[in-house]
Formats: sequence, C-alpha cells, structure tokens
Amino acid sequence: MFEKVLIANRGEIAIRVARTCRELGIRTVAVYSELDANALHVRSCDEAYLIAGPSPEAGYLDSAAIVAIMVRSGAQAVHPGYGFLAENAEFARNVTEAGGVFIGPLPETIELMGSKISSRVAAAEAGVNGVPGQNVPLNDASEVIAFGEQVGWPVAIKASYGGGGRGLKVVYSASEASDQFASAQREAQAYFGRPEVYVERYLANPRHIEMQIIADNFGNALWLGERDCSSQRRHQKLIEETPAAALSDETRTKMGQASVALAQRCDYRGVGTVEFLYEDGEFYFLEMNTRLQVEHPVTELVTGLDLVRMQLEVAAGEELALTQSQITTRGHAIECRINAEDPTGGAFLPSPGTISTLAMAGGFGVRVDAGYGSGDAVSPNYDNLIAKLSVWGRDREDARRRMLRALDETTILGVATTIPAAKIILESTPFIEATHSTHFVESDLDLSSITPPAGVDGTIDNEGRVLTTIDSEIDGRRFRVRLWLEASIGASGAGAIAPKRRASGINPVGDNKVITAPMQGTIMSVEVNVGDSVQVDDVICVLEAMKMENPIRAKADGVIKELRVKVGDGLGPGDLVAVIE
Ligand code: MV4
Repeated sequence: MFEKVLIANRGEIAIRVARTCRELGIRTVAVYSELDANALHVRSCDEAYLIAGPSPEAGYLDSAAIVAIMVRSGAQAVHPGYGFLAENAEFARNVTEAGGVFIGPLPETIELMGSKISSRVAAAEAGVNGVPGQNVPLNDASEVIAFGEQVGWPVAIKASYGGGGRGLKVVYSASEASDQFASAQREAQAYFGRPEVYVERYLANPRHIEMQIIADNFGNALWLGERDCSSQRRHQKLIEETPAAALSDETRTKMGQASVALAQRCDYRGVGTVEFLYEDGEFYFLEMNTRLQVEHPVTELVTGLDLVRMQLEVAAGEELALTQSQITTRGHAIECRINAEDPTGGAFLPSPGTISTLAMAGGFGVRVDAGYGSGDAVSPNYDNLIAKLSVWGRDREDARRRMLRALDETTILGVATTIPAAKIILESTPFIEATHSTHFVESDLDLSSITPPAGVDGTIDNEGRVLTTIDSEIDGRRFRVRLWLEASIGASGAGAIAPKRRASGINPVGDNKVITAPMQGTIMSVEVNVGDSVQVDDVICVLEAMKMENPIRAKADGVIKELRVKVGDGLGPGDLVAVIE
C-alpha cells in the first residue's frame, strides 16, 4: 500500500479521501489555492502545499504544478477526487510519467469515455444498448431532420464532448432542427472547445439510474449496485438513493452485468459509474464517468464497502478480494446534497458567503461529509456543495423519514442552502410513491412556496430592527423565541451579537428599463447593439450560469441606450447589462 498520497482536490471530497487514508495509515498531502489557505481540507491533511495561480480555480487545474508537488512531497500516488483533473487523461499521463500512480483508470480509458460517441461505440461492442441514435458527428441540420423523420420526434442533439446537460438540445419537429443544431454546436464549442454533436432519440420521461463498478489491474470487475439520481434540477443532482425504487432484481442484475461487460471491454481500472436512462422497464447506456462520484456514500452505506479504500487497494496493485456473489446490500440509503444556493421561489441562485454556523445532524444511521466548518467561507469561485447528508434505513420509508429528521436537525446560518427544497422533494407524492422521473423537480413540484431564510442573528431589517434569538423560561418550561428587536434593545438587553448588515439593494428595483444580471455568470452571446429597437421578451444576451444558457430578455419596449456587456464578460448578480430608453 502507498505510504503517502497527494489529494488533488478541495472541499468535502478531499476530506473524504483523507479520512480513509488516515484509517489506513497513509500520510496525506493537500494542495491549496491562496484563497483556501485555511480551508478545512488543508486542516484535514498531514501536509499542504500552495499552488499559486492567476485565479482561485487555476491551481487545482494546474497539472504540472500538482505533479511537481507530488515529486517534492514524496507522494507515491495522486487521488484526483471528482471534478477538476479527475477525468483529464493528460493529467493521468503526467502523474504516471513522473513515476507516480494515478488513482483512477488508464489515460486511454478516460479518453475513450470522454467522448460520448466513442463510449457509445464501446458500449455497443460490449453488447450494451445505448439510447437509439447515431455514433457519428452530425454534419448539418438536414441529418437531424432525416433522423427525426425516421425514428420519430422528439430527438436530442448532444455534444460529443459534453456533460451535465450543456450542449443538449431537444428538437420537437423538423422546423426546430436548424436553430437547435446551431445552438448545440455553439454551446459545444464554447464549453468544451469541440463542436462535434450527434443525435439520439429523446426519451420523454426517463429515470436516471447509474451503476457503480470497480475493477482491478487483473481483469476482475464487480458491480456494486445502482443509484437513482432522478431528483435533479438543471442537471444538478439534489437527492440520490439506492436501491432504485421498484427496480426488479432481474433488471438490476442485467444492468450490473452490462456495466461489468463495458468495464472489461475498456480495460477499466478503479471505481467508475455507468449511467443509464431507464424508461418503461428498459435501460439504455448514457455515458460512463471515470471517477469516484459525489453520491458514492449511499453505495457505501448499503454495501458496507469503503469505495475509497478499494480504490487505493486496486491502484496499489492488489487484486480484488471479493467476488460478485460476496457483494450484498442491506436496507436503503438516501443522500441530500446541501449546496450554498438560495432555493427561494424555486430559483436556486448561488449563495456564497461565510457560514456563521454549521451544525450538522447526527444520530443513528446518519453520515455527514462536509467540506466546511463554522466560520468558513463558501467562495463563488468553487462548486457550492457545502456538505452531503446521507442516511441509512431498513427500507426506503425508514430512510426517508430519517432524512427528514436529519434535515430538521441541521442548522446552517450565514448562507442560504438547498435544505428547504430537499424537504419538499422528500415530502412530495411522486417521491414517496417513487413515480418520479428526471423532470419531476422542475415540472411537477411547486417550489414557489420556499421563502428566504430567516437570517442570522444580528441581521438588520429595513426599519433598523435586529433579529435576535432569546431562550426564556416561563413557569419552568423552556421556550426559544426569535424576535425583531429595536436596535437599542437588541444590542444590549438581549445580548445579541454585533449587528451585521446583509448585502442587499444591489438590484435597481422597480425599473424595467434597467436590465441587470439575475445571477453570477458569463456572457455567451450578445444579441443586440446600441440603438436597436427591442420589444418585451426580446433576448438581449445569453448568460451562462450554473452550467446553463440563460437568456436575459427585455422587460420593456424601447431602444437600447446603453449596452454594458460583451461576449466573455463575467457578471455578478445585479450587474448592469443594458438600459432601454
Ligand atoms: C437524454 C435524455 C433523454 N433522451 N438523452 C441530460 C444530461 C446528459 N448527461 C444526458 N441527459 C439526458 N439525455 C436522451 N436520448 C434526458 C436527459 C436528461 C437527464 C438525464 C439524466 C439526469 C437528468 C436529466 C434531466 C434532463 C434531461
């Protein structure tokens, strides 16, 4: 086994990996950006090395700098976590060429699975059905029309090098083919630097079910059960569970065997996930993720297996100690991702800031993987996952109720979180009855009832009152009361902490001729010029935010008087986009 491992990541996953290393007696090496000098992952590792960079995320993407730290620290292996360089074949190669072990598959496998088209070909060769579609790039929109006429509408155009829904366009009829083809190509080029797109039949109401696999260097591969990740919005998973409700053992076994066949076909090494769409009792290969997934804890909770430990063992050249018949599962597990996002009104706007209080749930059957502690800041430069809350239960209903209890028990103050949305999902009829599909959060649930978080003690309202929590005792019974107190009373009488003004008032409100960015993002395209006439709902520009293209539209008729954006500009919420006269 390795004596020292470099963890090329940050946040909860770096801490997750460090924990298993600690249990195995492996020394851990953290890397950090200047912004992360005091981050929890740095505090969780035995050694830590700065990677200076032009931006806070550049360091974690700097393959050469990380390999140099591997050599300098004497680490024998690199664990990439997920995101950043985890699925970068060049990085895997650089680690190996410098004499280290990349804890993940071979670079050739990463490359094969990095293209949707080549992974579909590999799946077909392994006898695994993909979604019906083509395995070559489209040349022009007429090929989309021909495919749609042949298999029936709607069809999906996808970026071959895409992911997370970026570059995915649904075409409902021949008349939309040309616009959607152009848009898919533009997104593919903008996000992935590669314009290739291809076409598949579009499944209207699928569930997203993925299969966990692990393989060693000797051709042995195992499947470790599936996860249902259908509770998502805008391609961001919110809740994952295992086993998938109402999936027959027969289908599960077929899906597992198909996944192992694919792993063996591509000489897979380490842990991986094979994604499927599941509809009307059939499953179709979607893509393969060549990394440890965010949602791996639910698999660990029902199998009792430490996936990071198994990852380290097979990377160190050990043969898998288990055979397929020795893999058993017990009960049901659910994970909720707790993101620093404000779900008020169903919007899920990023909510970076300092976490003043982080008090996670505990108790029987509860697991917490947090990337932050009280007092830590969630930076807008990084993924806003604060923590993962996972529970085990004897069955699905037991796990669901335990999760609701654990969410109630969790207190996160200072930033808004996705917890209110998770509660609504878990209490919704489609989730309870397991009739939900990938679209149910966006199409079937009413999240408009979610109100802004009550705020942190010390928040001042418009009239200058201070939010204060008071514990009081009346007739021998304890009461906790939250009050808005006049500042003079709040500051002294109730022992409130020093008032802190919340960021607000950045949006010029009430003027629909002043167009501002609704959220942080990057300008992808600008559709108007100064002097152009526009009408209500005309697109002014397209803002890429949270991995989606968001059109920013005129809210009034008029003429563009000022235009403050150009392609590539980074905008914050409330930044001026244009003024209409
Ligand atoms: C699809 C699909 C329906 N039909 N492909 C979205 C992300 C990308 N990885 C694949 N995605 C989809 N591909 C065909 N042929 C529906 C989706 C999809 C989806 C998939 C998984 C989880 C959530 C989703 C939400 C919307 C659409």
